[in-house]
Amino acid sequence: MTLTKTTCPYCGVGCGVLAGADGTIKGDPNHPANFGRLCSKGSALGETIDLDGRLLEPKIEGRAAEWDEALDLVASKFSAAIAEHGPDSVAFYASGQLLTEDYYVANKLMKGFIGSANIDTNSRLCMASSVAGHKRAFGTDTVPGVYTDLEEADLIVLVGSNLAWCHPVLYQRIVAAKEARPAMRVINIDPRRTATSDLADLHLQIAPDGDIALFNGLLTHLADAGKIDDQYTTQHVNGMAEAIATARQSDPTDTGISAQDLATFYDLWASTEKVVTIYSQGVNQSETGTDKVNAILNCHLATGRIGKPGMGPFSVTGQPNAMGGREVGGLANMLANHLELGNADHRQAVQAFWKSPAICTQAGLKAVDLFDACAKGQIKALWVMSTNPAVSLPDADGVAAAIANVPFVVTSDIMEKTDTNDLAHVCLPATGWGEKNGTVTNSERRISRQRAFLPAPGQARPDWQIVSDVATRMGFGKAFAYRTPQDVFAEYVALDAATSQFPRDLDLSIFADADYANLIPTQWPRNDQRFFADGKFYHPDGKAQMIPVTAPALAKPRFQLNTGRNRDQWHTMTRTGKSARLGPHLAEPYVEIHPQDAADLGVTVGDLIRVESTYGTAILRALVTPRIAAGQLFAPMHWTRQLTTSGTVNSLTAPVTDPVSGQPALKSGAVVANVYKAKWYGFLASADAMTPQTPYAAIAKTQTGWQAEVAGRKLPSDWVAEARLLSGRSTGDAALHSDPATGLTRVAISQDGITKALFFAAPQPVIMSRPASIALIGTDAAPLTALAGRAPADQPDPGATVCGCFNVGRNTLLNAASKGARSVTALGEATCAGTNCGSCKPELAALLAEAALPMAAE
Ligand SMILES: Nc1nc2c(c(=O)[nH]1)N[C@H]1C(S)=C(S)[C@@H](COP(=O)(O)OP(=O)(O)OC[C@H]3O[C@@H](n4cnc5c(=O)[nH]c(N)nc54)[C@H](O)[C@@H]3O)O[C@H]1N2
Ligand SMILES: Nc1nc2c(c(=O)[nH]1)N[C@H]1C(S)=C(S)[C@@H](COP(=O)(O)OP(=O)(O)OC[C@H]3O[C@@H](n4cnc5c(=O)[nH]c(N)nc54)[C@H](O)[C@@H]3O)O[C@H]1N2
Ligand code: SF4
Ligand SMILES: [Mo]
Repeated sequence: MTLTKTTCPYCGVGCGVLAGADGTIKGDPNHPANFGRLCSKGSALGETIDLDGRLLEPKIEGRAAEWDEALDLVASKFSAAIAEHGPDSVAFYASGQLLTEDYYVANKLMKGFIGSANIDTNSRLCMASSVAGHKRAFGTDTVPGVYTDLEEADLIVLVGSNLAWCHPVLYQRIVAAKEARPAMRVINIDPRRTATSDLADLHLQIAPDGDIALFNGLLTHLADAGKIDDQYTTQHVNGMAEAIATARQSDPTDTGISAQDLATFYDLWASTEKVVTIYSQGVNQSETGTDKVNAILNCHLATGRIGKPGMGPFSVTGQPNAMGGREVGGLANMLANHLELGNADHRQAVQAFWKSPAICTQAGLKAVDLFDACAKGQIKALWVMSTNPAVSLPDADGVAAAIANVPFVVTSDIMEKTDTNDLAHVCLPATGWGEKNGTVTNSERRISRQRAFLPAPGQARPDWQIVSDVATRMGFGKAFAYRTPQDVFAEYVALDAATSQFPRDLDLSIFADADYANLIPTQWPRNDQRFFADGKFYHPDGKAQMIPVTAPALAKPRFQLNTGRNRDQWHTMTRTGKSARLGPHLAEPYVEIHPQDAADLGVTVGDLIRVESTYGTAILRALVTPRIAAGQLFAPMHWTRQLTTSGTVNSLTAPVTDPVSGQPALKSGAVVANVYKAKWYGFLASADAMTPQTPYAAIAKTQTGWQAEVAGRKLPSDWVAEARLLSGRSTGDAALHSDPATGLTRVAISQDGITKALFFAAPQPVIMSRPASIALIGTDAAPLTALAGRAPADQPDPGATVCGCFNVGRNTLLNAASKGARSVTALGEATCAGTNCGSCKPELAALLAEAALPMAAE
């Protein structure tokens, strides 16, 4: 089997992958991002490349169509809207999951040929505050850090980053570095305790949005402790006195962090030269996100701890090509290639290079405003590419209604059924990971190739080609006559050369003669170059700018909703949701709640909670845990209307944005929470796919088919009929068993002696082993065995999945621990758990700690 060198399509770590058409997936030992490591999601890539659920032909109003018909329709609708209502009446909403080539072409069509800047992307929900903070401080959007800084640092501060789950390979690099150099210190700043906190020497459980007060306090401490680098700041930094004076007005005790912990943090930061501050969505996704970024950058600038080995601020990017999108200028307030939309010389140079009939002259609509304009009827034609805004934007129900209000909506996606596709007039099938060619840039500015190792399925086409095909039909054929992604990349590099008279950080000259086919992962401007080492920044006077930032007054609603990610799922689950290995780690939409709050609400283990806001409602499974602070809730963003009836968390979030960056505050919003008492609760394992339909329902892929967690408000009169309805199985033999003592009802449906569906329902949440029932689907187990809901004696029940890579369950691990495997390493040797990506290691450690205690109820 020949393996193709490519790059993982998930997070911004940008790991090198060796992939084969038979689904073989290995970490690329030579890729400088991961040196052979992969996380659970990367390792499971082979399970997500099948064609199940793929969109394989263009669809118009749900019916299959030829490309020509679909492309003609898209081009004519966009052209007509522009002719009638002007260029600003149309919009693109793109994604950091597009390849650089796709992104470049989409940006060029909108800004240079349609002549509007109405192209924004999901990076607005992700990196916009970092971009804005960088620009204010450095004069450019530059990420100065490189990954080896993490290994060289003596102190790593993680702010609003759950690196263990969201950038697992970087996390593993830190774990390895800390093992090699135990003196290295890690501090984690997060309102909840996460898997990342488990590595930290100190976890600062900060009040939501307390970050500015915290870093202003640090700046004040640095000034008072004589830790300002006077020589560096005099030569290279403006605005310090004002920034410090403003910082002094903040009260760090507003952070909710104890005086002792504050002192430890401040002293350690002040006394450690080599400090890297990693930050992510706990910083960016806030009403004060840009100010938070600058509060962090201020401390690094004041101490000159930037751009040198082992030190600096480090905004780790979320999506595989978040950086590439920023480079090509794919946001509504950027031009192209780090050129300024507001600069007439820049605009003219780009227009001359593109030989384009138009060039946008003012910033376009940012994501939240863009969908607001859709709601108001201002957008007549919308094209959504490689993103799922009906799920991922705040006020997702409002956004879905806004999309439905647009007269003509096009999507390009790889999957057929998504919440956004359900609202589109035309769906265009794109080639996905493994089928397409192009480049991506990771968090450390390293450009790597994605390479195809599979044929394009059905009628699917690469995104750059789809956009070019439409551009051609809109009359711009000459400027979009690309034959290959290499043509696009070459033009992108040439635009950089053609505009080199405008000094800026982006410099692609190293790629001028690149061998695209064999391109090795390379950083711009050069490998291992750290920006700002020489104290040169990109404001007109060459200096950096410290920004005075004021801590906001903190809201104190009864409940504040925090949102984010799970270890084994990717965003709206269109791909990771296909992997049975990734499903079981956390198989339903849940909400973390503090034990005291749970007690106040009368919530016990397994209960459902109804969360409400001004914008909507969600029903989520209670996960009672002291990891979350009292008064706060945390729910993952992943579940959609395809997989749940009421688990879409952005139904709750508010479209409130940071005034500088336009990034929505997805991490904190006032909500009301109450226990949701259903009349009955159920669990269903089935051989076939199901549709969520009860008031609470969450479906997930399993090793033997599908599972559903359900709950209803009306007792069914006939449980067999209910089981048939939920499983979609109207035929086959049904066996029913009801236990009046416990109220537990069990139904088994079999076909020709093979178990096809197992259903368990009870007046209270059903406590039973899910894996055991799932394992019985597709077997010829006697109905009575199947109905027992327990694994047969010869097949021990593995318990809930802990290690996603090797599918090792909790019971298997506890069993190994009882037989003497008492360390994470020993557990790994006994069961393989944790030996691939290692992101379950914190859970293994927790399980070992817990194994010494009496076992919990489940
Ligand atoms: N498994 C997995 N990995 C992913 C993704 C995925 O979907 N799944 N998505 C990728 C993408 S696009 C992104 S952007 C990244 C995101 O990566 P992260 O930003 O690390 O992930 P999140 O879970 O969104 O949020 C991080 C933490 O911010 C904390 N937080 C909330 N409010 C505050 C606050 O006010 N202050 C501070 N200091 N912290 C706060 C939350 O409690 C949470 O633990 O992950 C990438 N990697
Ligand atoms: N509450 C809350 N909401 C959030 C966040 C949060 O922390 N909390 N985080 C935000 C952040 S940081 C992000 S990045 C967004 C992510 O949110 P989205 O971008 O909406 O989520 P994805 O599921 O990644 O959507 C990608 C879509 O592209 C499709 N796709 C995959 N590959 C290709 C391809 O090659 N071509 C095309 N055309 N399509 C493809 C997938 O099937 C999927 O439908 O969510 C944001 N929303
Ligand atoms: S850390 Fe995991 S998800 Fe991120 S690029 Fe590497 S393998 Fe992919
Ligand atoms: Mo993101």
